[in-house]
Amino acid sequence: MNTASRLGLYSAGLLAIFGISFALAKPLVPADVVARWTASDDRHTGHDAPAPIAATDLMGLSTAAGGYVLSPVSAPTTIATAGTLSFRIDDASHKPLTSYATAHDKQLHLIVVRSDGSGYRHVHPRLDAATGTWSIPWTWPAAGTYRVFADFTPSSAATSVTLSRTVDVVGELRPQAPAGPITTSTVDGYTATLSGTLNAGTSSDLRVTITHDGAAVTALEPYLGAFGHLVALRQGDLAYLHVHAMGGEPKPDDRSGPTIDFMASVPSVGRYLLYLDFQVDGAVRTATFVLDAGTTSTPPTATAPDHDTHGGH
Ligand SMILES: [Cu+2]
Repeated sequence: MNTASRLGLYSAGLLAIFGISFALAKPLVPADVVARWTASDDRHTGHDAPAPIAATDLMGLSTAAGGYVLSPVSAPTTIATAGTLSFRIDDASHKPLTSYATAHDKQLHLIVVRSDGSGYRHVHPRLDAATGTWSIPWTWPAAGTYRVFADFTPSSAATSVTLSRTVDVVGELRPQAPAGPITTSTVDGYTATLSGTLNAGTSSDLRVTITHDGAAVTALEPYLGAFGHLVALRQGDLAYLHVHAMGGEPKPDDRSGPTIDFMASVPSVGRYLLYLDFQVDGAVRTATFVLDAGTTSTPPTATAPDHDTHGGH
């Protein structure tokens, strides 16, 4: 797919997201601001364009949106206890939602992460179509407050919905919030290196390169309809951001690597936690990154010429 049509698809996706977000944001955002977001059509080329992505501030931060409600989450309450995590989605008529559309190969994507960004898991629970209950075997590895995100598309809706809830797990808490940006992540001998910068209010190109023992990995396998699945969360509130993999959907036998390209949009300056699921030899692994988003005028990595004048020389 050429760049123009990729961007076209991306724009369509953004507009769909805005469709939901406007409904949520209306009471909070002045109408003229909404109009400016809607009118903005130069977000991919104009570096000084207004921040249309601000509307996604609210993604995944609510138990209810668009008439859909995430039920309380049932799960073990203590660490190292094997059990089941389960929940339900209710629709606008207060009945369990039992009919879902497939998106990225699954009817529902469950993301679970602790409040400090640790313990990330992206899994796919099983639906009991008779009751609308989703469930998956579950054990908590560490104590703390976790956010549980359900990302799904009702069969009667055109766009996905992301709802979340917090779950408390009893035990001694040892916070592990990252102290700085992290652009290299090694798991099972696979090293993922992230390049690119995040800028608030514009779409940012990100590239991940995968190596194994120093050699480029060229046998990346499709996973969830792409060669990599990237989730970005804003540190502090864990707002859930859409990240789009570049390129069309691969066929099952297609292979790729060592690079995976993404387009990410963040609504504000600050620190973001990124989680990349990728598949090699049938095994899915998760690489974790931390990036600080600046603005296009003051990139977070820039060093000011007068850097030392603040040191009291
Ligand atoms: Cu998923």
